[in-house]
Amino acid sequence: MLGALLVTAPAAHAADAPLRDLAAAKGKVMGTAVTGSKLTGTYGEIAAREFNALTPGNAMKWGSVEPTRGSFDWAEADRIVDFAEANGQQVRGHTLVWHSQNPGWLTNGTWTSAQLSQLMNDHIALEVGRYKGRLATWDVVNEPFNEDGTYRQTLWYNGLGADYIAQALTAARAADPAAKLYINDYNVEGVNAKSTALYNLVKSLKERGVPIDGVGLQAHLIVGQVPSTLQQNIQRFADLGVDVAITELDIRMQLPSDSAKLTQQAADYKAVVGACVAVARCVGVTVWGFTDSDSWIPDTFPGQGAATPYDENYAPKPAYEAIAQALGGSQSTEGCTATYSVTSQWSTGFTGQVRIACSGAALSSWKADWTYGAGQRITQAWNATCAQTGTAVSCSNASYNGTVPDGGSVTFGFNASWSGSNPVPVVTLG
Ligand code: 9MR
Repeated sequence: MLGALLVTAPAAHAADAPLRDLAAAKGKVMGTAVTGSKLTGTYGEIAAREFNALTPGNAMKWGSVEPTRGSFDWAEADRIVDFAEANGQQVRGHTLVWHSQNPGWLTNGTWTSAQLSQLMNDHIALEVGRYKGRLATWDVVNEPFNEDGTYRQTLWYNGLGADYIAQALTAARAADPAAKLYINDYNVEGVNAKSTALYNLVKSLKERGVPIDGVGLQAHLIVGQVPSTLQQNIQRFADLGVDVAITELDIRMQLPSDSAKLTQQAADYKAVVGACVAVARCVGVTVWGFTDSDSWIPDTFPGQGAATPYDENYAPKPAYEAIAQALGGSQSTEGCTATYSVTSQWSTGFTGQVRIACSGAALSSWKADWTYGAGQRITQAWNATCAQTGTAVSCSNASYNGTVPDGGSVTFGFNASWSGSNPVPVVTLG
């Protein structure tokens, strides 16, 4: 190490706009699933401030709205719709025709095809009609496929055949012609047998003139396992002439969480939101609960959790920052520093390095910029991509070292020429 040529960059502090503003600037929706009874206090404040769309997590399901045949409970659903309207948010209705969370009287009944058909049509007419003109979108049919791409054997499929899907969409269109009508499923994020079955269904519905406006990719994902074909899959649906939405995003991990897992999770959130941002017909992303205190994961997958962008105490996690970045926000680098040093120097050249270290913070990508004051010129860099224009140098992470975990560091190096003097520049992290 040559001399004490160390400079620590001042931490940039970027107070980003709320996610909903960043999303709106990109023409996208950033939504969250909510529980109606929780929409007060901090939960309500964050839901209103950060999101421009709400999905009732359970409140609009058949079992919630008609627990006893002919007797209805719209209280929670109404509360969510009223809250959304008061806060300038869209509502995504969820969900009309599903195999799960149906009322006992429906699932335990014995119905002829004609009766089932009538029940389904009446339910759609009633619920969609109730909110006509107020909901942007409906998940009309939920989870119609098995993993191998065959139709799931449900009350609806078994009673009405595969055309229950077309029938449901047609009934929904009649009840609210302005609402966007979706089919929604999970494990259809990448190109696979299930998503290809969904693709073929949407293609044939379009060809038949059945009203279908969009495809919902739920995206209940596992840390480190974002499908590599996600964007390609979104694009192939878009190319059919339908919208695509990421409807139920969460990214779970084995508990306890630690900074390495949370950093990977941030990169995963960024990849998913980034894939949607990259495709014009991807209308936006909804997270399935914004706080770990309101997530279905721990109940369903014992030992797993920490799947949402905020922890149980409403502190934003690295995933929050990653979503903001994917929506075009600038990354806060508070808690991370860049240290520039000259490691060896000879008559015409020198070798330098920049070490980026984080403490109490983490980065999911980075850029280190500086200005040379004495004519130095970078000739070669490693573990970063560096470009120099005039005196301005800008280095960004390589594909493999974008994440700097809390308590960790990344170092990149470079060779440069100099003459006269070689003063140390101030590095700005972004
Ligand atoms: O988040 C919902 C949870 O509170 C319910 O207990 C669960 C019952 O199946 O449904 C959850 O939401 C599901 C959504 O409606 C459809 N896709 C899968 C979601 C997670 O199970």
